[in-house]
This record gives sequence, structure tokens and C-alpha cells, in this order.
Amino acid sequence: MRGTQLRKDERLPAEVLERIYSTMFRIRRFEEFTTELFQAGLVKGTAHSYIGEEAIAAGACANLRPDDYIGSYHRGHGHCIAKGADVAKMMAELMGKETGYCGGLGGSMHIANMELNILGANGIVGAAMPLGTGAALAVKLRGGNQVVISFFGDGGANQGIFHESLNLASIWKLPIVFVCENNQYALSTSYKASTSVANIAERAVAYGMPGQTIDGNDAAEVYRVVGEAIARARAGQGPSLVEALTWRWGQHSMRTAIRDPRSKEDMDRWIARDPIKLMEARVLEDKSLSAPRIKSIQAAVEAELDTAVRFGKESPEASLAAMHAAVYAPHKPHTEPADKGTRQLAFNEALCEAMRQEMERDPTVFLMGEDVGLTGGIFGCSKGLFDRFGAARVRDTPISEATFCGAGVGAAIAGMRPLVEVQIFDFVTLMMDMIVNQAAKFRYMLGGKDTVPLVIRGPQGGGIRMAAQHSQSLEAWFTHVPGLVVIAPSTPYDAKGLLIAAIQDDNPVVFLEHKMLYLGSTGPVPEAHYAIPIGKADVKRAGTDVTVVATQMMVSRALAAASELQKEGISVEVIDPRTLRPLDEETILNSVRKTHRLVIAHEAWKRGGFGAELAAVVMEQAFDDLDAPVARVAAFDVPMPYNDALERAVIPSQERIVAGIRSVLG
Ligand SMILES: Cc1ncc(C[n+]2csc(CCOP(=O)(O)OP(=O)(O)O)c2C)c(N)n1
Ligand SMILES: [Mg+2]
Repeated sequence: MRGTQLRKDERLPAEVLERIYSTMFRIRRFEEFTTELFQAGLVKGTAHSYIGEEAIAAGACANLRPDDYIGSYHRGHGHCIAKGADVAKMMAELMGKETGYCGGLGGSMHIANMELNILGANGIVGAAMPLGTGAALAVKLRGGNQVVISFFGDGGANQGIFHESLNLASIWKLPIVFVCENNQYALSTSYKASTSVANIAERAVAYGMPGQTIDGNDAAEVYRVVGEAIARARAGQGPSLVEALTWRWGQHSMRTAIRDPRSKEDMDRWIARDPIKLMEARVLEDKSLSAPRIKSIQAAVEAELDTAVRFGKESPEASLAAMHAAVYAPHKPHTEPADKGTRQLAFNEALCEAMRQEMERDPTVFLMGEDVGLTGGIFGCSKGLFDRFGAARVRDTPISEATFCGAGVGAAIAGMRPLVEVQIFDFVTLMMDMIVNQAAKFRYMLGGKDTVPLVIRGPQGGGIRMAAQHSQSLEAWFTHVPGLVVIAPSTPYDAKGLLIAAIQDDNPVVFLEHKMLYLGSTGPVPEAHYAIPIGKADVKRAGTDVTVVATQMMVSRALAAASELQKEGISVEVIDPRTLRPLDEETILNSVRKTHRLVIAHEAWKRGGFGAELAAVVMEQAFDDLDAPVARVAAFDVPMPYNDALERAVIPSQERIVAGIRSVLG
């Protein structure tokens, strides 16, 4: 079965054919130079040659405007060149130089450039599809008419995110064209052996969009068919899938040296269909280009590449200072309000108010997630936002965590400030690639120029008998990753001010809300818009004998423990770091230098937990100030049990915090 057939057009103008030919030739020579440089040890790591597939990038991108977007994959040089990238900056990047597109931090597999709206090559198979979907969503939200091409291989078409992205793009009618470069192998795996349909384009039917399989070695056909899909997308008619059949001439990558499973007959047959030779024959035959014109195009490309290689070789190496500076965009300076006022709000109401005020202030802020719309979220965090801002900015998503999170990353890169709600934080496992490999690394891999202003928020923690898959506290996974900000508030006041700061921050923020706080916690919250600085702890209670650093639900328990011990004359200082990464080490160390004793209380597991990191920081920097070993009060090392009494036993109680404090008093 086929999707709607796309229309075929007439002969192409000579000017278009010349542009396509010159791009194809530039890509071919770029890859030949790159192979030589790799063999000479100047291009490191690996690089994936696009030789044999040039017609697809050149033909498809010849339809694009400079302000359109492309997303690419590991075999990405051709796409960048076809989108107008400067081959000198590409060569410098491949050589790891400071002058490269990504300052030498990205390399061949991660070249991206937001000045050209190149969302990046990507080292994770399939990952560019959700990112491209997100960029298309950004275009749609802004009411623009740019389009996105998302390139991927036949291997990428078997990723779950392929299916989720096509579905999401289709239901939201996004301006994106999915171009599958079917070179018939994913490393050593034949697509015939790994794909459930004869043609990948047939899958379009399942997602209600046109799909067509074309000859990917015929640049004119690629130009026409992708052009038609682009016109559809630009006219607001939604996405298409184009499958371009092709063949890579070389090994999987320049580093790969495996037995090639492809037959000699197939190899010979496809190499005989060299896309550049096919194009030359066509333009000479129909007299679109003369032989001397072809020669002069080739000479110009040759000179351009000679200059590019020289530029790369002569450029300085990437520097350590630039590398360190690339990880985080600077946080904005904020000042907390002097007075919290008297109005009482619940924790979820405070979060909702933060989102409402930011959405009112900044039209680029929008919320998406499961059931966040009309229902206002299963914990009521987005109550009223749908009525106030409408379905475009308060978007119910399908149950496609990886892809709506990835679309959040793509939309953030493309200039929006998305809020992505994780319905229950345990489901973040399905989003991990998008958070850890994409959001956290994008700015860095681009050399520290660009920003990913994204908030991923939702409830974690136990206490309501939801058992092992709906109750975890997972902050340590995220505090481990450079590039992420991790925030975990414990009061409605902190929740509002920190969520506003998170939305305004230019880094991806993992914003952890405890579901017991939604249900139980009310407190004073100013009506006015305010933001709490990221990376600033709060001393919730001053004391002199013991420091307790507590997070989320443990803060109120630590405060209750402190009140209990006060009766015995023991003075406990309770600090809530509020931001777990970056951590306000100074406030914690100053407290330990005063009390000489530290207890850490969190609901997450002890083993490999955030407390282990904090204990190490204190040991490294204030060992001589400690009068007792650091004590950790944490969940038992078991998945959360369903049984009521067992769950209560697993999560640290006030009594266990009291016992922890007594243990360091000796
Ligand atoms: C998620 C993921 N799995 C595996 C790999 C390792 N890997 C890199 S490229 C590749 C084959 C991809 O094939 P395809 O998508 O058809 O692209 P092609 O290399 O053929 O252009 C594999 C298995 C990876 N980078 N990412
Ligand atoms: Mg392939």
C-alpha cells in the first residue's frame, strides 16, 4: 500500500540544475579530502562519508530558503554543505580546531549551526527526528512559514522515535518533511532483514501522510518530490515522508574495517549509477550546462576546498578555557522578594501561577505534556491555563515521552521556551536520550554559542502507595550530567520563584516536584511575579550544633526533627539547597564550619545518591572542620513497595532524621 502519490513536475531550470550539480560535486570532493585527512590522522575519531548519496542532500536542500531548518544524522556532511555551510569551518571542525563551526567541541558527528538553522548532525540514530519536529512546532507556534527537513537513514526508521515523530507531526500538522536516505544498510544490517515493509515510505500510511519511494541517485527527482512535500508543508498541509533509495560507496565509517556484507554485484550496479555522473549526463544532454561550465564549477570547488583544508590545518587547537565556558549559559541574576506576604497557596497552585505569569509575560513560553490541557494536569498544576492561553500554548500530547520531550528540545533550540511536563517522573526513563544526549549537550557541542531554554518538570517521590514504577526519586541521575540544571523546591514560595527562574534560564532545567508536596503543602506566596536565583540555598532554620541538608519532603521532616531536638537543647540548622546543580556549596560549607556536624536527608536511595556527592564535597573542602563522620538518612535500598506500612518504613521519617542527628552528636 502507498500513501498519497506526490505530483511529478516538468524539466528543471538550468540555474537549479547548476546549483544542485555544484553542491553534489562540493560534497564529493569534501568527502574525498576528509578521507585523506582521516588517513593522515588530521581528522580524528570517525567520520561517515556521504559519497554515493550526494543527490539527496543536494536535491532536497535546493528547495530550501536560508531560514528553513534541517536536522541531520551521523552521515551529515552533505546536509550541512547543501544547507550552505562554509566548508572551511567544517574542515576546521573535523580537525578539532577553534575556528570550526563548533569550536572543536562537536566534530564530524555533531556539526550544527543555528545561524544557518542547521539543527545538527547527531550521534544518536534517529534523534534528529524529534528535534526537527520541535523546530517545526516552533515555526507553527510563531505563525511562520518556514519548513524543516529531517534527514535520517534506513536504520533510523526502526527507532521508536521515528514512529512517534511521524505521529506527532501528523496530528499537529507540522511543517516538516521526513527524508529517509535508504542506503539499504545500517552498518552491517540490511534493511530488508530489519524492516517490516518492503518500502519504508509505506509507513506513511499509518501516520496519515503522503509517502513516496524515489530514486535517491537522481537529484532532479529528489528535487521535485521533496519540493512538492515542502510546498505542502509550507502551505500548512502537514508533513510528508520521502524515502530516497541510494547506496553508500565506502565502509560504514572511516574508522570501520569490517567484512562488508554487501555483494559485489550490488556494489557494481550502484556505483555504475554514480549520482554525479548521472547528473552530468543529464545536463549535457539537455544542454542545461556546457562541458566548459562543468569544468569551471569543478575548478572553483577544488580551489574552495584547498583553501578550506589549509584554513583547518593552520587554525589553532580548541582551548580548555573555551571548553569549560561552553557547558552552561550564564544564569540570570535575580533578587528574592523581601517579604513573602500572607496569601496562602498550595504547592501546585504556586507552580501554576508561575507558569501563568511567565506565559503572560513571554509569548515564547508554552506547556506540553500528557493531560495538561482541559483537565489541568492530573495533579492540577496547569489548572486554568488551557482556558487562559488556548490549545496551541497548552498542548496535550500523545503518550510519546521521548518525542514530546525531544520536540521540546527542538523548539527550545529554535527559539521557544517550552515547558515539558512529565506526568510522573518515573517515565523520564523514556526521555533520557533527549535530556542527557540532546538537551544537556547541544550548547556544548555547538561550542557554547547557543542555548536550550527548556524546563522538564513533574512529580517524583513516594508516599501515596503508587509502588515501584511511580514513586522514585531520581535526582542523582540528572545531577551527574554537565549541562543540566536540577531544581527541587520544598515550599510553595520556592516552587513559584524557582519555576519562574527555571523558565527564564537559558539552560535545560530538570525541575523536580514532590507529589506529596502538591497534596499537603500550603504556604505564603507573593502574588507579584518574582524569581529566586538559581544555585542559592535557603537556610530554613538557623542552628549551631548540627547542620542538616534536606531536600523536598525531607525539609519539613528535618524542621520537625529540629523542633523536637530543640526541647533537649540541641540546636539544628536546616538547609534546603533548592538547586541541586549548580549546588550552593558556600552556604553548606559555611554552616558545617560553624556546626562541625553534617546530616544529609533525602528520599532517594543512599547508594550513589545526591547525598554521597554532597558528603564528598564537604569531605574535600571542610574535612578539618568536621567533628564526626557525615551521616546520610535516605530510603532503604529497595524499589518502593506497595504495602502501606512497608512504604512508610522505606521513606525516611522524622524519627530516622532525629536518629541521624543523634548519631553525629556522639
Ligand atoms: C541509538 C544508536 N544506536 C546505535 C548506534 C551505532 N550506529 C551508528 S550508525 C549505525 C547505523 C545506522 O544506519 P542508518 O540509520 O541506516 O544510517 P547509515 O549509516 O546507513 O547512513 C549504528 C548502528 C548509534 N549511534 N545510536
Ligand atoms: Mg543506512
